[in-house]
Amino acid sequence: MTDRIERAEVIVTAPARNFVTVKLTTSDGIVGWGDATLNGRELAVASYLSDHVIPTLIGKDASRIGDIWSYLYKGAYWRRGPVTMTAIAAIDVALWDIKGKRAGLPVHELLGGKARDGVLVYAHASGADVAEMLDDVDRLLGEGYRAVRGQAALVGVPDAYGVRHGTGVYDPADASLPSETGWDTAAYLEQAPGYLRAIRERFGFGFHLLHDCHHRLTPNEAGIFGRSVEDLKLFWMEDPTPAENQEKFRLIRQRTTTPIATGEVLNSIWDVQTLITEQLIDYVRTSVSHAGGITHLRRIFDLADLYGVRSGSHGATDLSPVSLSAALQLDISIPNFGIQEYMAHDAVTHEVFRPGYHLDDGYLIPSDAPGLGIEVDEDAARRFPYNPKYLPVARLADGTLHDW
Ligand code: EZ4
Ligand code: CO
Repeated sequence: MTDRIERAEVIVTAPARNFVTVKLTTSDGIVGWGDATLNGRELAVASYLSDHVIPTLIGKDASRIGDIWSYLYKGAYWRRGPVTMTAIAAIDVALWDIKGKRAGLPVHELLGGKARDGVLVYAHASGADVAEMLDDVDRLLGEGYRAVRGQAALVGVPDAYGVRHGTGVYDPADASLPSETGWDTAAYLEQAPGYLRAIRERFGFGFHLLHDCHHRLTPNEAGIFGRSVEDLKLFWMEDPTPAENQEKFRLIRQRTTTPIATGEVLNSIWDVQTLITEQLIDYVRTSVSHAGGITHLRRIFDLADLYGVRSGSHGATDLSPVSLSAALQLDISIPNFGIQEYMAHDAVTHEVFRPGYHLDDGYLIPSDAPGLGIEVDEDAARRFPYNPKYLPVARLADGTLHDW
């Protein structure tokens, strides 16, 4: 008998931070979960799902994942974009969860099985000054991480990207209206290579060192930055320049051999087509929850594999444990896996989301339970009402709004 989508619900909850979660229930009573969180724009996706997607899904055959994907993508007429692709992703991931539970297999078995034993992850080190950042690197290496991202505050630049406030989990979406932060590219180019160098000088080269430029540079500035850190052998420099115009990366490639990663704000294969086919990047960082789910991200990674580009999925705390569970299923099974970003979620987040993955010696090990291997406590979710939070903006000293 065909298993049909009988119920579809959107759960908005804020255990430590906001998350939008999709719950699909089939006529056989199988439940599938998907992450629909779009940081700072949560309710747009919740409405897209509740008002425009869910009414069209009820009664559809839950096993036909590819057909439902096409129905939601082609059938909307309006294509791509973060809201649409996050909504489609949540449905797609929930359907994979259902397919796995029906088969009694973890999703990675449906994707061809494990291509590796564990998923290499990188953690975030940051500091209000260089000494504090070095202590953070020390702590993470002590916890067994094999790859660490280094970001430190910039002297003279208020609240530059990437630095944790206090001791909690880093979360840039920190205010009920966007906070105003500063930016100064000259100060960055002066100071950032120096603090990354301090990491290598103290801890050596026995681990991977990453850095996020967070869209702040022009292509030429990115070339200057990349060249100035070549001897530090970064695993990658992330988002050196905004990527709406993919051709901008050609200049960076000509200027430096420092590997390049980009894609966390991109959401379709078309957004990374030139970057991949012209080999302008080394790692594609689109995520399972912002780029159309397992079905679409797998196509992106397959295209990337043809051109020697590896995966490096976004995994900040705004990607929920549902999203991370799905990412790990893909990471463990693809041939061209690179690395997975991992910022451990707040303990409060785990009161609602109970994932089956665990960290072992710098690797995340996905759950072997059927489906994605995640449980969601809906009673707990109700205890944490939505709490509007925005990402900051960045301005130059003269007030010009800069890329954040
Ligand atoms: O700014 O996830 O690599 N990670 C990042 C994150 C992003 C946030 C945006 O929602 O760049 O800190
Ligand atoms: Co980033």
